[in-house]
Amino acid sequence: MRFGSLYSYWGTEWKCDYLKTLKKMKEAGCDVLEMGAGHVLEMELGELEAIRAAAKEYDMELTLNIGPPKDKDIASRVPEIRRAGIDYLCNIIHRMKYLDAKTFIGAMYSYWPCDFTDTDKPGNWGRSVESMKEIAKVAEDEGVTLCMEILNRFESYLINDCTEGLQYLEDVGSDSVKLLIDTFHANIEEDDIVASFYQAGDKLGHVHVGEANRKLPGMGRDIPWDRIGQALKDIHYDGAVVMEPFLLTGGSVGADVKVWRDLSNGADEKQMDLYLKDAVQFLRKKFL
Ligand SMILES: [Mn+2]
Repeated sequence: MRFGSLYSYWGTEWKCDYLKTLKKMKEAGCDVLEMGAGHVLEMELGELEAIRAAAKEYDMELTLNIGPPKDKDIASRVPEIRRAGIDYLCNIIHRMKYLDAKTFIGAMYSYWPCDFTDTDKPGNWGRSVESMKEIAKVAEDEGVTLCMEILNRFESYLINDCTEGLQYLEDVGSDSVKLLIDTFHANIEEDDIVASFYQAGDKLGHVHVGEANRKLPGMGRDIPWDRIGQALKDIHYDGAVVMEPFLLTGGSVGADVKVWRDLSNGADEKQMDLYLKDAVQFLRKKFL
């Protein structure tokens, strides 16, 4: 297992100086940096190659995280929007080779943040599955694994628990499509967070970790870290374990993730660095 964090940890906007962030994550003890997948389409190939070179120098893995915009929803009942979504995701997949990235994760079966204006679950599910079949073929060709993130009911209506996630995988029917369990979402939706890891088994392709309030692992008391670590060992999980800490209020991140108070205890950048370092050590101790 390799450990890391989402790029947005220090900021409140969905943007990033990736070279600087790679260095800071390495210094904190991370071996994975999760990037914003949309950024990959906005950067020149030279920029992508510079990030790949820096990651290689630091011996770090890059993973990509997406919450597609509503006008690129592959489940939409509007054919043009579905097509735009399929093309958008496939373009990202084609660019991943410039980063040596193999794992693409998120709510790519729908869009995020969801506004719940169209919750025709059977209809949108079927359209999403048909679109994903096409995207999965491209992922297979490029050697990329797509991990469907199971989201809680306040953020999506399509895949809310592991049972639904497994059904979606079965309907798509591609080995390149797997699941992502996030402890924050699972804590809201599952009867038993630990059991959901066993249920996913070899279909688990990525893990997000955070406390029930999205603080860094180790800052809270309710997530059963020891038993999650044992479950990951028992199912022979050897992928990335990525933190998605959201401690800071303000900006687009605060608004999208709904952080309406400071959860950092007034931390400055140096203190934020220390929190991250402690959390990586905590995860290694619990999971390895
Ligand atoms: Mn997540």
